[in-house]
Amino acid sequence: MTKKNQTLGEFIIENQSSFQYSSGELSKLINAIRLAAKVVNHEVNKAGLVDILGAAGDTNVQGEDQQKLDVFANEKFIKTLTKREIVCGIASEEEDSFISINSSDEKHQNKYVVLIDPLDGSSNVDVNVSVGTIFSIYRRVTPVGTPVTIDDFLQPGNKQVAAGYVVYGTSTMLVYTTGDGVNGFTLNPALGTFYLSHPKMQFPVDGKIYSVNEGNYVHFLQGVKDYIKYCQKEEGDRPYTSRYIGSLVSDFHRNMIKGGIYMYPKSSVTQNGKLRLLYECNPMAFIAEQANGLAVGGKNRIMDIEPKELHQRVPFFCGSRNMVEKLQEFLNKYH
Ligand code: AHM
Ligand code: MG
Repeated sequence: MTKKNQTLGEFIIENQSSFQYSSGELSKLINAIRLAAKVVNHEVNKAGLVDILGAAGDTNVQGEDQQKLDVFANEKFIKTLTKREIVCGIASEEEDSFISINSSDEKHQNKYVVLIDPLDGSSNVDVNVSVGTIFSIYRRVTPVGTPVTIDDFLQPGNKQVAAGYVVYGTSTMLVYTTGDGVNGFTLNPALGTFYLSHPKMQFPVDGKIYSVNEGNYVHFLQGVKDYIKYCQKEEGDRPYTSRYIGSLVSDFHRNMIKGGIYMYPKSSVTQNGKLRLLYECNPMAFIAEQANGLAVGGKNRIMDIEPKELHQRVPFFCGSRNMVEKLQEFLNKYH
């Protein structure tokens, strides 16, 4: 049951039993992410004070080195999840390889792995534009109690048990799914509490916004070029509006609320696009599908791709159902 004004803490407890594998472990995990998100949020909000407090690379008054925010976010999430001993492994966009976590309590044998993009779109921080954290949670496939292996991380997106993002925007929101719809929680900064503000989020079936880095237009495949021209054509409810923040979480969040499509295609210069399958595309695809949207890499569903490596990149198209299907019609003409 979703009640408006419920806190995220209350919501997690109340909905724990509806989760099919419920043992409380996943709830603890979401709670840990909630905690780390608040700490990162606090730091992101101070970013504008950089001239006063010192830039990354400087030393602060306590003699501590100032960190870049993406490094800070990476450490915060990893430390929070590691110290609480609620996961057996973590993979991060900021790390070359995965991290195996051995629990000190032998009776407590964790079964989840987390994949995370701690601060996506971090180049936007310097100019006061929204950034986000993206996370994805799987059950391990190797035996509980043994060190995790690469196989625990290289699972297709359709095996995710939960995924979500935090958007550090005009307000900070945590949006997540455990496979039973998508719910959004807004942080009240005065109290440090997330409240359920967007219950059961849904992509409108149709939309009027397209989001793509059009500066790369000349390098796109013909199907994508034709779809962009279709969006711009004066006919029916078109031309559509072009909106591109360059911060996946923010572009996705807006499109889910207003109706739209996000595209990061492959091109003649980036053979597989830019976005990472495991840290960015799969979690966003899970949220999109749970919100009645679609996420594809072309003809194929993103969540059915068998990952081959941790930092694999794939083309990514995601958003309102009718818009993604229309795009696919154009792609199918050529490829
Ligand atoms: P990052 O993980 O290095 O931050 O890159 C991912 C970001 C996305 O948030 C965003 O949608 C995309 O890169 C923008 O890329 P571009 O500047 O090429 O349009
Ligand atoms: Mg990223």
